Amino acid sequence: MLKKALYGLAIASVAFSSCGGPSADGGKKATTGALGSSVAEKAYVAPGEYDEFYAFISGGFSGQLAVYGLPSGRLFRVIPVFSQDPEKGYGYNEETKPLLNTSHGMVPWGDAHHPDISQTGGKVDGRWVFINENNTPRIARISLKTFETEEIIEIPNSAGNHSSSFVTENSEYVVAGTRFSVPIPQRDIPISEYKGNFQGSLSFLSIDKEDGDMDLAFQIRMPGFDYDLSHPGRGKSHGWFFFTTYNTEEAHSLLEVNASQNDKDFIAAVNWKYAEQLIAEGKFTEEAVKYAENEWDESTHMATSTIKKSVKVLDASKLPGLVYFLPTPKSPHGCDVSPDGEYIIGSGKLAAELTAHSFTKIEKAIAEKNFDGEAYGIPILNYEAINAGAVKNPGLGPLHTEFDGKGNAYTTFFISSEVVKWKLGTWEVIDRHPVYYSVGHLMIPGGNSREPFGKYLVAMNKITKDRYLSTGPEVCQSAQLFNIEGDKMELLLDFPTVGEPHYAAGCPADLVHPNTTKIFKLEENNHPYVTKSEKEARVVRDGNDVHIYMTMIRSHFAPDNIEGVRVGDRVFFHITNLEQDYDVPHGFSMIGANTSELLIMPGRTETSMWYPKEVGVWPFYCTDFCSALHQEMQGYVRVSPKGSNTPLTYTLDDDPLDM
Ligand SMILES: [Cu+2]
Repeated sequence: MLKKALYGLAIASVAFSSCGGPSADGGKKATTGALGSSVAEKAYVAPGEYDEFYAFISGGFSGQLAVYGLPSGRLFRVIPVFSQDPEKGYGYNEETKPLLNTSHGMVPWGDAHHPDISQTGGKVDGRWVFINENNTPRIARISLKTFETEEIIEIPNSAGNHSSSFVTENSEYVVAGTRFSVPIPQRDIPISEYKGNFQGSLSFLSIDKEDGDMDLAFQIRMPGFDYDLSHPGRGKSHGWFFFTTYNTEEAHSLLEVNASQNDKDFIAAVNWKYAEQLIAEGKFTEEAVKYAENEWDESTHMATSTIKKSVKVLDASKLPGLVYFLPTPKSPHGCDVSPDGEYIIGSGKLAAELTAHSFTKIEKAIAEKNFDGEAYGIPILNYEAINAGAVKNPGLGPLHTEFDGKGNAYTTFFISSEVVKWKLGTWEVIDRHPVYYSVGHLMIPGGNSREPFGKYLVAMNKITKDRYLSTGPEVCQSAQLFNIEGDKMELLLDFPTVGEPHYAAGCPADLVHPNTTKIFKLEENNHPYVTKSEKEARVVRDGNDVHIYMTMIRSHFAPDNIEGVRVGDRVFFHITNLEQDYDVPHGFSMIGANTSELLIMPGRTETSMWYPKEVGVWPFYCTDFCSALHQEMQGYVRVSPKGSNTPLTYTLDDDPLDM
C-alpha cells in the first residue's frame, strides 16, 4: 500500500514539475517511510571504512569516467578519457596529448557511454575498464591499477559508436557498432539516396591477454540500419554477439516517426567464432581506411599516436552463417543476455512487452533454416520459433535489463520511471519500484557476466527536477542505489553524478583496491627527458627551444630560478616528481602558459609547453598542497627581449645546479 502511494506520488510529481512550478511540498523533503534513517544506515560507510564495491559510471557528454564507492555513493575520482582535464593535465601535457589524436586531428572532447570491465572465465576480473566514445567513434582502455587511460582506438567506417564497448567472457574482444550508418567509403551522394547506399559496421577489437593491448581485428559490413546496443553471448552462447538495431526502415529524416514504422526491428546475432574462421580462410576484403591508434607507454610515461590505414572487412550479406536477424519489437534499445547465456532480452522502446529470445531455439531455427525471409541477404529467423517468452505489461519504455544471478531480471522503464523486477523463465513481474525520474540504464555489479553480484542495483536517472537543491536551469543528474537482496527492492540512497550517468559497470572492491599502483618507480622511469636527481637538473638551449630538466620534491623545484630565456623561445618544462611516497603528487603552473597545470605523480615525468610572450620575471608554482611549506614551492623565469645576450643560468639557493 505504501509502495503504491509512493509510486503515485512520483508520477504526480513528474507531471507537476514539468509545468515548471515549485515543488509540491514547498521545497522541503521529509525523511519518512522507506527513506527513513534505518534505511540510510544500510548505505552508510563510516569514516575510515571502505566501500564494498566500485562503481564506474560514465560521464556521458563529459567524456570521462567517474569512480564511486557503493553503497556510500561517494565520488572518488574522475578518470579523464575522451576529454581534456585540467585537473590532471590530461590532454594538456605533451605526454597525453597523443591519446586524443584522431584521423580528424586532436579532438578535445568525447561522449563517453558504456563502460565494461574485463572478464576471465565469464567473471569480471578487475583488470581494465573499456569505454566507448559515441561522437568520434573510439574505444578506450583504462587501467584499474593506475586508474588512467592507457589506450584509445578510433573506429573507421563508422559514424557514432553506440553499441559499445562490451567485452566477451574471456576478454577476447571488445566491440563497436555504427550508430549512424553512412556511405562506406565516405563520398558525396544525395542524402535522399540513403536506402541501400548507406551501410553499417560492426567492429571487433581483440584484447591482448597480458597487457590488454587492443587491435582492430576485423569489421563486419552490415545493412544501413542504426546499431544501438549489444551484449556478448556467454556460456552456451559464448562465441556469439548480439546487437540491437533500429531504423530498419532506413529512414533519413524525422526518425522519431519514420524509424518507428516497422512492427519489428532486429537483434543481429553475430557468430564471431565463425568470423574468426572466415578471417583465417582469407574470406575478407582489405579496405583502405584511416584511423588513429593511440597507446600509452608506462616505461616512457608517454603516449604515441599512429595512423593506421587498412582494415579486414567481412561482408555479412555475402557470407552465409555469419549473421542472423532476430525479429524484435519495436525499436529495441537494450540487448541483454542472461548469466547462463540462454536468454537474449530485447527491450523495444515502443513495445508493450519485453521480448526474450532463446539461444537454444535460435540454434535449432538456424539448423532447420526456419527463416522468415531475409534482409540484404541476411536470414531473418522465425519470431515464434525463437521466442522464449515475454514479460506482459511490464511498464512503459523499457530500456535495459540486468540480472542478479539468482534467476531474476531487472528492467528500467524510461517513460514510466521505474525499475521492474521479473523472473527469468516464468516472465512474471515480482516487484516494481519508482525512480526519480526518467531512468536510462541500470547496473548490478558484474551484470554483464556469468556471475553478477546481486546485492546492489544502481539506477541512472536523466531528469531530477525538484529532487535536489536547484542549481540554475540544469539540475544535477543522479543515481539511485537499491538493495536487491530481498524479494522487494529497497531504495537506499540518491547521489548526484558527473555529467550524464549514461551507463555503468561495477565490481567488488577486493578485485581492484589491493592491486592499485602506489608510486611510479623512479628507476623504471624511461621518459626521454627524465631528471632522476637534483644534481642532474639543467636547462639546455637548442635554437629557439629551451628544455628545462626540472625536479620537484617537498617543497621546492630544482632549479627554482632560470634566466636567459627570450621572447620568441619555445620552453619545455620537463618535470620529474622525485617523491617515492604514496599520494604525494606535486603540481606545476606557469603564468601566461596557454595550457593547464601539470599534476605529476610520484616518480613520473610530465612536460608543459610555454611560449613566453612578454619581457619580465615570471613566477611558476606548485598547485597541489603538498606540505606545510607548499606555499613556498615556487620559482621564477626571467624573460629577456628577443635577440638579447642574457646568459642562460639556472640555480637553486643561488647556486648553479650543474656544479
Ligand atoms: Cu607541492
